[in-house]
Amino acid sequence: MATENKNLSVYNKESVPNAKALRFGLVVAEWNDTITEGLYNGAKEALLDCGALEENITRWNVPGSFELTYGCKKMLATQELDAVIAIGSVIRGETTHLDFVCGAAAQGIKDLNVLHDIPVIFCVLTDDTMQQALDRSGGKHGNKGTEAAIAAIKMAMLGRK
Ligand code: DLZ
Repeated sequence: MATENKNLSVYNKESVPNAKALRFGLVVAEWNDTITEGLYNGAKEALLDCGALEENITRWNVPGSFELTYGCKKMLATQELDAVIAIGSVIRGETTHLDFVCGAAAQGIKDLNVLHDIPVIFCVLTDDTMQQALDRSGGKHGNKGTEAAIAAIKMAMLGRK
């Protein structure tokens, strides 16, 4: 597997724009909250580390990853932001829910990026097991929340051009 034994979340701060003037929205799914809290913490830490101000980071919760699209849409409509990060974790069970929930979240967030001028970053883990999710939300493979934060900063700067 491509990510085996690799931490993909190490970033070079010098290559990331300063985020001091940027405003971020983080929409967090409560389903699999052990994982989504890890992703949220990773994202917030990276934003602060890159210069973002605590008061410029807004967090909203939604019940599950399926609701991320609506949460992000509402946030875009009501808040002054430069980027939004949609945070979720879908873990494969005995049914095909993973495909539907992931598909809806990915499609919905893609649609928001087409329809709105503010970038929405996809930070939804789609794993077969809880261990895989733990490994990618602050475990041995790093934290996808960190990667999402760096993407959000870069896309916010692009949006300001
Ligand atoms: C229903 C459901 C299931 C089975 N699994 C997950 C999951 O692994 N991750 C997740 O974020 N949400 C899950 N949900 C909840 C749906 O996202 C949604 O909240 C409900 O279907 C209500 O619309």
